[in-house]
Amino acid sequence: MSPPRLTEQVGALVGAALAVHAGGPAEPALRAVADRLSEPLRVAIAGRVKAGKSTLLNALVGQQLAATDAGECTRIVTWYVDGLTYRITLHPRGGPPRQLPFRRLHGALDIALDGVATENVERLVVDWPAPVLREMTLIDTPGMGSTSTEVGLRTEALLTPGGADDAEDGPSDVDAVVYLIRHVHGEDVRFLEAFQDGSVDRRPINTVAVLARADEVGHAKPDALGVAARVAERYAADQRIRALCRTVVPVAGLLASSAAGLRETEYRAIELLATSLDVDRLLVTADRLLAGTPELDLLADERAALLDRFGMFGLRLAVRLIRDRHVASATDLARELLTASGLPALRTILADQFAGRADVLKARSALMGLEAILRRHPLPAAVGLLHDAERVRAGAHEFAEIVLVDRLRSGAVPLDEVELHEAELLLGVTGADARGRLGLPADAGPDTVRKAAAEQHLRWQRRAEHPASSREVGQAARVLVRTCEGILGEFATG
Ligand SMILES: Nc1nc2c(ncn2[C@@H]2O[C@H](COP(=O)(O)OP(=O)(O)O)[C@@H](O)[C@H]2O)c(=O)[nH]1
Ligand SMILES: [Mg+2]
Repeated sequence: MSPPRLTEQVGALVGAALAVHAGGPAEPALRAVADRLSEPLRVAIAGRVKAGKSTLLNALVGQQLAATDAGECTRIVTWYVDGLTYRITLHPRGGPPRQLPFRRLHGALDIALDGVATENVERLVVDWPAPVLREMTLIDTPGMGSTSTEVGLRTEALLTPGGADDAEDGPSDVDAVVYLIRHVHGEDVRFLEAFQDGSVDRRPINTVAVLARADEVGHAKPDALGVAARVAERYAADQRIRALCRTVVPVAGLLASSAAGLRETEYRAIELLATSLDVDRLLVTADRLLAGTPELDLLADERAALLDRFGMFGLRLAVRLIRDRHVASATDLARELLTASGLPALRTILADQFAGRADVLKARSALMGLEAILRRHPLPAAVGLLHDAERVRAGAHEFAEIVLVDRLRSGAVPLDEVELHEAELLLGVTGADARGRLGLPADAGPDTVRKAAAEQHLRWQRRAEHPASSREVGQAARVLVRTCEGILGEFATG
């Protein structure tokens, strides 16, 4: 029989702690830890102000929900959670939560804060039925390096350990982070470093970086996203960045979010533009687009709206697609723009890196929360529980894998390039399922999986036992051997 899953082990520990602390001051915090284990993974979208965070959130949800640019709500941490109905709840600093009236203005939520000043709002929670939110709760943040330091500090408090009401050593309120970079500012690296707390519990595994507003990187030229992809690769190869996050993917969030909500009227307006003899001249600069060729049947505000929604890159691309007869309807165009935006690639990464390991990430957050609470509220009856929690933490192979990825990335384990690559694969860097770990195609049969796993098993076992292997290599190889054993067990016959 396979051992209980990590979330079940941690769930049982939290249950036992709840029994010991029933009616005591630690009960609410323990209950919150228990709830968190059964909720979707919490993923925060972070980065500097105007990095394109709210726009990317809208793209991921596939609806224009979050307000972008200015407005008081962009200064508040907002949680988007899967809900049965549409509902917005304001959690003030101190005092009970209350429901807020809202309406939608051009799709975006227009929320009346009901007289509460933004600095007195702890967070907004938006309940919204949407498929992506069933997989993960998305948290929009106001941004680091905010014009107002207060707002920046609030974001950091959310993401770094010892969030809202936990002790210093408690987990952060989120399980994983999508971090948006436009250029690598010193500040970005400093923040990413602060997010890792140097212990087993804050590792690159839970941060994915997005090279945001990717269409602007190559000056909105036709191959802008190709340029952005090369920049992203360079960032991803940078030792400092590698040590802090798993991958860097370029995404043109604005294009993705507008494509998701592409309207028939917009398609017709772009079609009109595409058939104009002046189109090439008009698309040279924003000024020309807004004021040139007045006889074209597009009002100034219609032109401004197009530019606002798709950006210069998006418009140029859309015009080209229509002119070359690649697309002939709003649906076609939406699909092509979405593909070009890079969002599908990010979705895959989120599914592999976050959703695919939600259990491990949540178990880790819960374990940290539990240990912090037990230390803060020591009871003789709970001493054994603290030891149990430590034992689960030390014994969980899933955590050992996470630590090893980090060590490999920091250069602490002297392996050659091929071994490093295969070790990272085996540890699930590009996907946590067995076939991904073995570098096999998704349709590889069980025999192929067994054979590949056996080869890797032998190879790392030899490495572990070889007298010339250093201590670091030996330790790493033993973790990899166990990973192979897990796969062999999973695919065992009879
Ligand atoms: N060209 C372009 N503009 C973008 C993109 N994403 C966001 N923007 C624009 O950048 C500005 C700031 O975006 P917003 O999402 O509010 O950034 P936030 O402060 O990080 O939430 C807005 O005017 C967006 O329209 C993008 O992918 N491409
Ligand atoms: Mg924002």
